[in-house]
Amino acid sequence: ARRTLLAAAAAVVALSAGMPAEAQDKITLRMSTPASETDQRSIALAEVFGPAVADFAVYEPHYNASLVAQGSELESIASGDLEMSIASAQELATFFPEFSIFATGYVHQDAAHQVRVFNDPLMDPFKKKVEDELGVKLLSVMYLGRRHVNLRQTKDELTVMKPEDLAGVNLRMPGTDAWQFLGKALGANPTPMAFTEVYTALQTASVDGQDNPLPTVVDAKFYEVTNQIILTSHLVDLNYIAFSKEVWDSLTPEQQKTVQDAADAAAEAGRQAQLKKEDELVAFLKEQGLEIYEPDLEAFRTHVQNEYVGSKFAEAWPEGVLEKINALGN
Ligand code: KDO
Repeated sequence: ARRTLLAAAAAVVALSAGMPAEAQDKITLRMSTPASETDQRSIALAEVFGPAVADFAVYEPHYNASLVAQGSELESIASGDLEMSIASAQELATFFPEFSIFATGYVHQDAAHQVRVFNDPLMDPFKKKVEDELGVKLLSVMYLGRRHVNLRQTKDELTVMKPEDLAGVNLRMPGTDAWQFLGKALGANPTPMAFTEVYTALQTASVDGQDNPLPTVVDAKFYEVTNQIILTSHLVDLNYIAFSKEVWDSLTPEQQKTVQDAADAAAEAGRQAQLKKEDELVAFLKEQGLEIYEPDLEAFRTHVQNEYVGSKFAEAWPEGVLEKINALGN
């Protein structure tokens, strides 16, 4: 009888809210990201993922780290306060150091390589550990793009051809160990900072520069407060679509398949959109007055790779995985 009463009460609430009673039964999928609403990954999730799961779930995105601070999303999913995020390998490496292999400079070669690596059996133990120990499912891999070094200084003030040229340059990197190590491996002096603070830090000169792919430089308007981009391509960057295992387990097999297919379709749409932007934006950025040039890539690659060899990061990589990743390359 109690249940009937509750059901009746719920129906009244639903009616009074002007919503069909069945809408109240849908699960809510809160997604938090530091990315903006106009980031290609955000757009793909909102336009492709959301509608695809709409029969049984309400996709509720929160942008600009407005719900959860950058770097705390996985913890929030684990504790049931969030259902989804766009997680980086660097964030995962704070829980599982072996994930730093996917966050290492000059390992992934391009977007297609990322997809081959993510779908290869080599990923299975990584995915399983995150599921078992954190309660997070990694559904699909999203493409953020090739990260380049973007500085306030003009090329006349500072021309960067080799890692040595970045000595003493105060480079903002996201705030985890794996990111800081990459900044150091590039030859710079890395400073941790949340993404949402970078524009102001560049504007007020509290940092000399930041690193991100061209679409992010444009989306976050970093080009307004910087003068040059050195095309280091030091990290072909990815994010995983992270999903609560608890929610996943509550879904029917059919719904699970819908969620999985929706995540894959969103990742693919976002990847194509981001690749197109990367191609187009060099011209746009030059029009904005930025100097964009290629450094000695071999010097950067060698320096970065040498920094990782024998590092505490490389020690955490399971045997043979780097070779497998390389074998999936071009
Ligand atoms: C950043 O903080 O520089 C970064 O690019 C790191 C990525 O892993 C990703 O989280 C991204 O920010 C945000 O989604 C904002 O675009």
